[in-house]
Amino acid sequence: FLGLTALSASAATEMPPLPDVTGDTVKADGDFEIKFSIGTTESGAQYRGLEYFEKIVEQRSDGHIQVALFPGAQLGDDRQATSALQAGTLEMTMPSTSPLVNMFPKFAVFDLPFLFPKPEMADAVLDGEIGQQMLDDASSKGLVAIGWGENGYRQLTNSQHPVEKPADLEGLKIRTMENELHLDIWRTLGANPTPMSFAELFTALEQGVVDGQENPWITIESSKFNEVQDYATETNHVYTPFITLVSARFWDRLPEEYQQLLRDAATKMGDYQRHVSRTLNDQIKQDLKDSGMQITELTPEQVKLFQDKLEPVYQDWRDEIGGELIDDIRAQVQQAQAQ
Ligand code: KDG
Repeated sequence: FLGLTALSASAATEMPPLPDVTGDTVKADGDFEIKFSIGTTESGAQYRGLEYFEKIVEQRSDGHIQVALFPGAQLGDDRQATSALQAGTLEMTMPSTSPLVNMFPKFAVFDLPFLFPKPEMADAVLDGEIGQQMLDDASSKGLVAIGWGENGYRQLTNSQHPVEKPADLEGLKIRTMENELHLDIWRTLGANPTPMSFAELFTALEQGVVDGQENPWITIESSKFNEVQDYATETNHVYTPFITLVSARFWDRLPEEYQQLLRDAATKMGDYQRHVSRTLNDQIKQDLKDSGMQITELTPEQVKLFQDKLEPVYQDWRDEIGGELIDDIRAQVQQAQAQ
């Protein structure tokens, strides 16, 4: 028993230390409580970011704002948590942009396959004018959007066999996020996709309702998907952002000084979370290999087979998303690549 405990403790991912809090104490009237809910678990990079947010907000408000963290979809999946913000029964959440495309259609641009060849290119877009415009647009419908974070590059896992080329996907039942463009991606590749919330995913994989799913390495490990999925392919097919949302009902009750504090803390959380996610990515891929997962790393030629097959998706979604936005982002990416 003791041996087993030691083993699982040593296998746990070592998180980078939380940075010190900088900035002055913010003085304003009133005491506030923030319940902050996410779908991923306590051992993920997203949660580590939330811990930093909590530390900043509690220290700089001198304890007048208390933050309570609820990981693992305890208070609902991404869409349920977002509705709770609108209803004013939950203060904060940080969903992937993908399940919110039904509310904010332009978010679908981030679901386009192979849009960002490098994470820094996603940063440039999200931290630039386009990202700010999207935060402004999403600050409506009972929500206030105050920052971006990183979910990251998505990798395919499945329980059946190694996947090296699109033809290997034939007939595989793949869970996708609740998002039409993701369904289109997997149909175009020849798989049989089913949309489902993240909260239902582990059980669906365990019971064989679906054969596979796709998420960043850190989520695959922190949600223990490797315990029910023997095969993985490093596809990097989509880069998913997280968006930090606050309930407008709560926001409107906050003094301006505290609103500014939350904005600062959300920006710092996003930067730190990107750092954690990027620092741990390769190490976690190795941990998954060590745990017995068979990971296929694709050659550039193999990646191109997936890219070529998915090129029509850009045409299919052009009108829906807006050609100008897609062209703007692709131009920024090309410019960054040339540098
Ligand atoms: O907290 C975020 C998660 O709920 C979810 O967005 C993770 O990428 C995800 C997925 O596959 O649903």
